[in-house]
Amino acid sequence: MRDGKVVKVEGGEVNESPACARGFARVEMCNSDQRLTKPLKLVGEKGKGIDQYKEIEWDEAIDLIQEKIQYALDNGGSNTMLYQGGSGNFSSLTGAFNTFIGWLGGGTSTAGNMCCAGIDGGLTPVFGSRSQLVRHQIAKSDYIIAWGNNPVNSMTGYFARFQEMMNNGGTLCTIDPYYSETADKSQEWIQPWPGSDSALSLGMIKVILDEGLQKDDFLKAHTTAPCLIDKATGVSFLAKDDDETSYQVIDSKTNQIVAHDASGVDPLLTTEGTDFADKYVTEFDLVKAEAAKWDADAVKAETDVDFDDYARIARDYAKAKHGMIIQNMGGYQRTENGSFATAIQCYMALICGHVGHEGDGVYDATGSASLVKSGSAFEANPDAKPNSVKIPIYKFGDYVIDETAGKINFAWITCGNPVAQLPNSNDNWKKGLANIPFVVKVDMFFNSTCMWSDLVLPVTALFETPNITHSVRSTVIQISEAKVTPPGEAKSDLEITRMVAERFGLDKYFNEDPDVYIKRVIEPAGITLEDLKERKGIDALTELNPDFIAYKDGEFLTKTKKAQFFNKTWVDAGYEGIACHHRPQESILNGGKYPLASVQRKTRNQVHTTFKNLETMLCMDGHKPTITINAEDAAERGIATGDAVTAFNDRGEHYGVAYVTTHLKKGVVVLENGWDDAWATSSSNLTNNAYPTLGSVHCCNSTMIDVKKGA
Ligand SMILES: Nc1nc2c(c(=O)[nH]1)N[C@H]1C(S)=C(S)[C@@H](COP(=O)(O)OP(=O)(O)OC[C@H]3O[C@@H](n4cnc5c(=O)[nH]c(N)nc54)[C@H](O)[C@@H]3O)O[C@H]1N2
Ligand SMILES: Nc1nc2c(c(=O)[nH]1)N[C@H]1C(S)=C(S)[C@@H](COP(=O)(O)OP(=O)(O)OC[C@H]3O[C@@H](n4cnc5c(=O)[nH]c(N)nc54)[C@H](O)[C@@H]3O)O[C@H]1N2
Ligand SMILES: [Mo]
Repeated sequence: MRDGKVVKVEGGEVNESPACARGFARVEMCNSDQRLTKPLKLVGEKGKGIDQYKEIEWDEAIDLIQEKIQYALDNGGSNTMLYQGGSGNFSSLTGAFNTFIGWLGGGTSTAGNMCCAGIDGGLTPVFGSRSQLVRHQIAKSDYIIAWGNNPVNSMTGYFARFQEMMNNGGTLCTIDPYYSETADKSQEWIQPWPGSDSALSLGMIKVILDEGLQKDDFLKAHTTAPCLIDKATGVSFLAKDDDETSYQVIDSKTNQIVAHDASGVDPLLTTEGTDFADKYVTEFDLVKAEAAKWDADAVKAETDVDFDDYARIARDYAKAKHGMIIQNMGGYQRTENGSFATAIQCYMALICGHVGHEGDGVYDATGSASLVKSGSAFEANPDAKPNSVKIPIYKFGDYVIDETAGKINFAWITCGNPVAQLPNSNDNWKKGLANIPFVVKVDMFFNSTCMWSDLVLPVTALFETPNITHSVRSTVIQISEAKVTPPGEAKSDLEITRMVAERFGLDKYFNEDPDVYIKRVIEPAGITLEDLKERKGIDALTELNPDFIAYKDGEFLTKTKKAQFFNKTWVDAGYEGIACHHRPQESILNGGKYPLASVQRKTRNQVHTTFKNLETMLCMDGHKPTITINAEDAAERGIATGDAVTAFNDRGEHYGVAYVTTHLKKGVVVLENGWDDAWATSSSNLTNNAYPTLGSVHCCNSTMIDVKKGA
């Protein structure tokens, strides 16, 4: 800090690694001359750029917002107001405006998870909760599969633990069609077709079962593997209807059907060879039958991975003393069958008994909020009646135009950049935002969501406003004080909300000193403001829960306390009760108009579109999007490294510079996430917005395209 300006960022004591590129770039983020400094009002056309906007004073901006909210209230009520957040910086104080809409009566929200919906749809039903923090166990593992994710880039803060695991003699295996930075550090790397991971993991399970590598004791004691399924109904045979804890098993000692928790029961994993085989199967029988479909030829045909390779990985993982599958918020989840792919990886871990112990686990990235309590910063209206119809983020345009959730008169978008980050941008958010009478976007920089808004408000960045993060990503509860002077007239999300709320007599919910709100967030965790101010950060895992083991000793968080293979919720949603493979509709194996399968990746110089406009970052990895293409595919198209190229399909175009490599599966193209139409073109102009899917997953990695020379 010098004269109210930030001049340097360093790693703190609570962080185990030095600051990464994104951390250092906070200096430019605060000082950049691209920062928004005054409210901007649309005076020209939406979708064109910043020259269509005129700077106005805050008073005029708040007058306009008041008028438009009043219009919404008078023309359908508060449910015609939409609030859309995003990843932002995970501060607990940025969501104030949503609380304000609640005090007006409740608004309309969006549904769907643009990030790790596979975990919600696939892992949570199997384990009972997504709190799977095992990142502190990484170094203690012997075999880790980084399944469709790239922790070198995406978990920079603790990739050193993977390195330590390997230094201790452990093995890292990466499953990715692209030779990612993590593949580069791994001893094993296999390249399945995008979206085929569910078939691959079933093939691995077949190897494990065929070779008798499963842990029967774990399956019997801690999972519903022995649970009987009635062949006639296709669902669990329960002693009491609707009480899933009353499931029945066959006792091996008496050969009778008994309650799973009857005393002294030793359940059979199969009904085969018993008197009940005609009427019942076990969940384990069903998983086995599903896996049996995936022999060497079937797996090769669907995934293009050779038996020897995936069988070796399956065996080494199963035999490892401690084995881990890193799912994180992996790219494989952002495919049409991402939820089942996630569930089958959980099955594989259960079958090998690799859950609930030191060095074991299935890893979902979550954060401090899953370990210690957190409170709400703002008091919510207990009588709010939000619209029961939510707008799926993947079909935003259609819902707005068809008024499926009713007419939307007013939208408030903060902490996210949906035009750049949500799929099929042209036909989805651009179309939807063009059809909402008044859209407000709160941001630090002018991006493509601003381009589709009527009013753009300048917001403060980290270090410029009091801030508390106690959330679902980092395990560190962090406070940051407002020491840096914000540029121009930028204000915090909280202050902006307070100014608007004042016009409606509701400012009392937002006009306390920010410390009051911060206290409300941290006090349920037993942390005092004084302590946190002094230490700046407290690690909820290593400091507050050093002995935490997810699902310790095989105690799961489902109603049955067992991990569940069969899930009625999937059946109710129209899917199978046992997770299986479904080929994405947009798959290279289905032929179709576009020949190349595209996947997206996150680079070291961004968090989505955040940071991606800063020179500090652009000078690291280039000022234009890289489009990575296999050497043979490039040769067929006359493309060489450095050529200007266009990736395209019926949805739109994305322009970039070709990087030609043999280290990418032929038939696959890698596009970079985070470029924005306001300073380049977004790869989301091409991506698949399939809906509904199980778990409502973001399907950007199930997208067929072509690439041509010239841009
Ligand atoms: N530097 C940086 N770090 C980040 C972020 C960032 O933007 N930048 N974002 C954060 C967030 S919100 C998230 S969700 C995480 C994401 O973390 P990751 O999942 O690690 O990141 P991605 O780059 O999206 O995807 C990783 C890999 O998935 C591969 N992939 C794509 N589709 C498939 C598939 O169908 N099967 C398989 N096996 N592999 C596939 C891609 O080739 C890519 O190399 O990162 C977090 N950390
Ligand atoms: N094509 C493609 N699309 C993807 C992905 C992909 O790999 N490829 N990945 C998906 C994933 S995993 C995720 S998590 C999402 C992320 O999607 P988003 O959450 O939309 O991500 P960002 O682009 O980082 O948008 C964050 C915005 O918040 C602003 N911001 C930061 N801090 C604050 C603040 O304190 N207040 C306010 N008002 N604004 C702030 C930033 O300037 C930025 O504009 O994208 C998804 N979309
Ligand atoms: Mo994400």
